[in-house]
Amino acid sequence: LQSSQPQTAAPKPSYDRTDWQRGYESQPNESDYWIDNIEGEIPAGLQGTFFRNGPGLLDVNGQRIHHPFDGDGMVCAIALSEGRAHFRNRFIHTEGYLAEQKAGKILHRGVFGTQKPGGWLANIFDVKIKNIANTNIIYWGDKLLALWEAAQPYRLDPRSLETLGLDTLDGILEPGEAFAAHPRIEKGKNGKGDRLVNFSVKPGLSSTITIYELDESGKLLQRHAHAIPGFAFLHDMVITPNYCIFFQNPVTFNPLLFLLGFRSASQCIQFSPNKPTQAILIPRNGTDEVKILETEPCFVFHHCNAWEEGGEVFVDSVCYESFPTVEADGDFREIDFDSVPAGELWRFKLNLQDKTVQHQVVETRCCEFPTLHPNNVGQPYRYLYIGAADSPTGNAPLQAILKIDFLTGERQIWSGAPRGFAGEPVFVTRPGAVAEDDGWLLVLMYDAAYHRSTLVILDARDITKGPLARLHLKQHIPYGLHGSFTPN
Ligand code: 3ON
Ligand code: FE
Repeated sequence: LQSSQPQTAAPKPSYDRTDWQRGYESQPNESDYWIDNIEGEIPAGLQGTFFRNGPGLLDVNGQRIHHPFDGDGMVCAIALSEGRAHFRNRFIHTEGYLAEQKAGKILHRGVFGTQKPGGWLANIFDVKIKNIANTNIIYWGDKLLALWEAAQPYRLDPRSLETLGLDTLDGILEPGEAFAAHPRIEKGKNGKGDRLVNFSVKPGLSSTITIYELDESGKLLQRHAHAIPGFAFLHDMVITPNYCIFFQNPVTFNPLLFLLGFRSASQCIQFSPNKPTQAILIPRNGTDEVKILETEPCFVFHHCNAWEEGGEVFVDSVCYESFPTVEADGDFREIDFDSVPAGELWRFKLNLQDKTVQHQVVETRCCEFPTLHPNNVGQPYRYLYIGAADSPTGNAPLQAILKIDFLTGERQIWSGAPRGFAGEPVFVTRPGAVAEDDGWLLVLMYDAAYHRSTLVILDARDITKGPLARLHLKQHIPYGLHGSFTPN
């Protein structure tokens, strides 16, 4: 592997570790208020609700959750209307959350290392999966859905965020059938409506990927399942007009220590640096043959976008040199950033005729959580927005937003360093916009200076000029995962 991952850390960190760590304190309180601490002005055309999901609890009654990906889902909703902003956050009342809050202790093992107290004997042969609904939140087909990739979605009331229960999408999902946390929305053209494309994975010695395509009302348009060789750990997917594309990371899964109660499922995943990464292309018509192409070993959680051009398929992804083993001991807050690989942006060119893949490293600055204009999903695109480290080299927490112009190669950066920490940017189109970057980026940031979170609104055309508005919350929201914006 020709390593392009810089091994040298920045000479002087752009942040203080204690600051960063405090963004991982639990937020057990649910609130509901008008945001009155606003710097700048909320743009007049920005009307709708920003929803964001993520772990709200990093402990259960003082018992530590081993990894943030194991934390119970808590949804934030910031409603923007006529220059005013209303904040609300609520926990998703999953079965596991309710039971653990009632018991005052951890009752379930987590996929990312959380164990029931009492050592391996307390955990042996417990393979139950706790649906924590913590990864994404989307409004589709008149339903607000909290997603977690290994289980069914939870439906919430979009106004009160009250949990309405597990949802089968009106019978599309069998009870217990998963619905991944990374749907892609294809914008309808020529009078056609938008489509939501999502998947589920049943991992095993051979894994099954099921594809779902839903129309705007939530009705099922397509559903097809495909067996692919080997254990699959697939967090994300990208689409083009003809394909759903997955990157099968080169990993092996040996669940013995999981079954015996010593390790969680993710701790039994081993990165195999000598195996290729496989690009799996599933034709969206559900009938043509699945194509599998091989490329460099790397680990991908998130893809940015994919498109077809001149008979080739392009995929932009955030790549890691390997899958960092989730340690069994210790505290994730004590992570040595220099010893784990940073995400970089890679562009893959897939030639379906010769079955070859070429790639190019597009950006080496540590980055994660990519997004783009919704109209360009599955299409060629010019602008990418992504969370990034403040420093151009080394692995570090996300503190900045990076905008990349693929046409000119120009980069723009806006950083919240030293005391601000960034989450995923969400792009919102300005009503009446023509240019691809004519819109806003909404980013929920953690501000260590006040131990609170702030919704930052950037003008996507020029992020370097700094936020148009900063909406300061009264409390902090732990670092989260994904979100979306629903216009009024
Ligand atoms: O046993 C199998 C293995 C496995 C890992 C099967 C399985 C389906 C149960 C499974 C489960 C996977 C799950 C539930 C994955 C969930 C992932 C998740 C909640 C989040 C992933 C986040 C990824 C990234 C890159 C986050 C980055 C965060 C930051 C930069 C910090 O702000
Ligand atoms: Fe994700």
